[in-house]
Amino acid sequence: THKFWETQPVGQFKDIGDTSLPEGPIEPATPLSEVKQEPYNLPSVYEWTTCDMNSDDMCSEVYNLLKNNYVEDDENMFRFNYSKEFLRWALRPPGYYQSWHIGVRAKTSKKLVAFISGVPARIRVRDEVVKMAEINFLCVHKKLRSKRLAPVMIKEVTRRVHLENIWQAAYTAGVILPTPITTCQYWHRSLNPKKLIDVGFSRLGARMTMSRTIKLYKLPDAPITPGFRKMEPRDVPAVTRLLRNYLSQFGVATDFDENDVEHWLLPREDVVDSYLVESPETHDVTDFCSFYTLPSTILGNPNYTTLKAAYSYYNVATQTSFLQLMNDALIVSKQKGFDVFNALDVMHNESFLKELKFGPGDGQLHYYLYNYRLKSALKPAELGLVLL
Ligand code: MYA
Ligand code: JJ1
Repeated sequence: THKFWETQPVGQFKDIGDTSLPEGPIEPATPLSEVKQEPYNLPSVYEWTTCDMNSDDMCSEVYNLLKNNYVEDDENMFRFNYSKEFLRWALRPPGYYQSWHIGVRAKTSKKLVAFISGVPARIRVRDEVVKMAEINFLCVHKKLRSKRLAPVMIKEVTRRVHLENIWQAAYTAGVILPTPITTCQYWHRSLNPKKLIDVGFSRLGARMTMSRTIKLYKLPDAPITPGFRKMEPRDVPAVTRLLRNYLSQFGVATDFDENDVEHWLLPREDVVDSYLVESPETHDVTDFCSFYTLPSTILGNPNYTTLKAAYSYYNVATQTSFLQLMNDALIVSKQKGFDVFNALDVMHNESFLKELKFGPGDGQLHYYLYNYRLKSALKPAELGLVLL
């Protein structure tokens, strides 16, 4: 049972398959004057703090909380280690609200012990573009778990989102909650198989030696596709057109405009990489691929501390085969020193995963909407949304 989630406007397990329920908002927007004006109460030893991500000190506090307490794999061998620059990027998109960057401090020590964040986004559900909050980086210090802090934090971020007259949200989690709009599988492409095996990220396959494994995953030194290059500021209009057209086919997808593309997709060192294919004849932008940088701390390994992982972001192929485009993405990520390239089975990713030697991981990612009901779940391939 879910004592908290049962009280929230989300699809409930008991309603799965009930086709009499309409698609759309579960509860209506209310006048802003009816939104609670004061923060929710925390246990008296804690206090709310709004995190100014422009401040180096604040950003470091959030970074350190997450570095030591955020998401781990099921065997606690790896923990996400989002960089400070990444957090700044993820939390300050066009139109962001500082009030949605919410911390909890211990009153006496002033130590930051919990965090949750939202950023505004437009997400299209079927034919409707809905203003939403994307909720991410929910984290409670390891020593303060299971004290029901998370529900208070979720209610507080909900209140602050409502104050901006926004009534829906999207979020992902590794755990099952009421109720996923889809469940995606993580896939992994080894770039540095020796290190991955040494740190326990992957295992030597049956009847495989280390040298055969290294050979299996070898890649060319440079991308193959003529006209493949890094995205530049002048490409924003063409990339926006390409992406909008591509994303229009999915049941739930991001609705990117040029400002969003400029923020989310222009290359930023060690944060996000984007490449495109410019036709050598017409100079049209015909294909696009991108990935973001999210290292994980390797817990308790004497030889290595960090796993460098690239995560597939948004990709569009119109002239180049998806296979060749993503192979070029693997080649450039290998050249940049990544150990592994990760992808979900969203959008058309299924079409390249197996052939490019990705293997399924032991992790899944569940996608959720808050206060928006879908008549039935989507297939991962019907989802055009990647959260960080
Ligand atoms: S997903 C990443 C989440 N973070 C981690 O996994 C990091 C490591 N873990 C932790 O820091 C803690 O275990 C957390 C829970 C903080 C996750 N999403 O305080 P509790 C429910 C939603 O005693 P703790 C991400 O960032 C749980 O089912 N709910 O538990 C997206 C139970 O409720 P119920 C979750 O372990 C976040 C209650 O919390 C999650 O100390 C999206 C227990 O609370 C989870 N990942 O702390 C948030 N995990 O009894 C929702 C547990 O009902 C946003 N729970 O089962 C909703 C939209 C809001 C905006 C709406 C605007 C309109
Ligand atoms: O990274 C993940 N799993 C890895 C490591 C497993 C270590 C032991 N548990 C994995 N490796 C196998 C790779 C192999 C390479 C050659 C081909 C075959 C495969 O499977 C998993 C994803 O699979 N990651 C996690 O579990 C991290 C948490 C995922 C949920 C994230 C929730 C995020 C919330 C954001 O809002």
